[in-house]
Amino acid sequence: MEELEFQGLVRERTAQIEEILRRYLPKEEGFQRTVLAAMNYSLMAGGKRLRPMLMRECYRMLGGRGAVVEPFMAAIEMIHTYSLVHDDLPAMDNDEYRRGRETTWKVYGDGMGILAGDGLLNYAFETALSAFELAGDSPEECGRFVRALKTLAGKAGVYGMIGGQAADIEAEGQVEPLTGRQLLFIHENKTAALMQAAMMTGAILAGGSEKDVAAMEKCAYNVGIAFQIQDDILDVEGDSRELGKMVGSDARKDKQTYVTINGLEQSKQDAAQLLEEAVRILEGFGESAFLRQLVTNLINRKK
Ligand code: GRG
Repeated sequence: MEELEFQGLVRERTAQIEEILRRYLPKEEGFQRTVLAAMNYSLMAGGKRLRPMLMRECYRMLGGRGAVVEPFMAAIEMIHTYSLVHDDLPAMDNDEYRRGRETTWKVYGDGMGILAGDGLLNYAFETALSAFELAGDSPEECGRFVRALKTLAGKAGVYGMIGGQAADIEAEGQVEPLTGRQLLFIHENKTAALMQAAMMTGAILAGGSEKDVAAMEKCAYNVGIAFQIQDDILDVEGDSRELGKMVGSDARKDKQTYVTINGLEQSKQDAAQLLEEAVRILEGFGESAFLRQLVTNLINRKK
């Protein structure tokens, strides 16, 4: 697919996701309207909408049609957004800007920032559960929803993203060098787990087999790890103007990364190999040109 055509499709599909998100936004009313406003402020702040896009593409690649995937697409973006809202808090990264605007806690205060994150996490499951209202009486379809919900909850939880973030926070204060296993655990859980949830949920909702879902889990693992390796590479040799942020911040903070542990050349080779394997998995599913280009661009990105 030509890059121009691909970029046009990305814009079109991102706009469709924004439309779905708007449909599922909670109404800003009642005595709790401030926390609802803070939730919506965070959710509609932009971003690549990568996880719902991955979910929808996998759903369609496996033959899924119809709207049942939509509440799950909204739900995963709510979970992703809550993780960013909490990550930006003074008690975590203490960031004042994200996606070119002030972070949620900076606008609404710490307490409301915490609650907006909590609200988004819970509302994600309230939203995903609304899929049952679309399902009709099919026990088979309801079974898929339960499996999708279990996957989403597990990958976002303490054995997934939250576990990865906890290990990352502890590693920051660690005096002895990080081991390769420790770093992979962090990347696998903090970053890859939610991508796995997206791709696996898409496959489950489309009625994919155990084998299909396992293939998506492996593919998204590769994408997530390679995405993080590329992040570390860009911090060493990226162009600060293109990136829109300073390079070398990891080195200045003495942060141990995939590149400091494995070296630049090995890191590039590993990212390329992970990508190659992810693309091969997708090719096994037949028509997947858009999805293949999406993951390839994500990993070869310059910013
Ligand atoms: C607070 C439980 C909890 C987890 C926080 C999201 C996160 C975990 C930390 C932020 C730092 C970071 C780089 C995490 C890796 C995950 C990741 C790549 C987040 C950014 O995702 P993008 O690039 O963001 O999809 P946009 O803004 O495009 O949605």
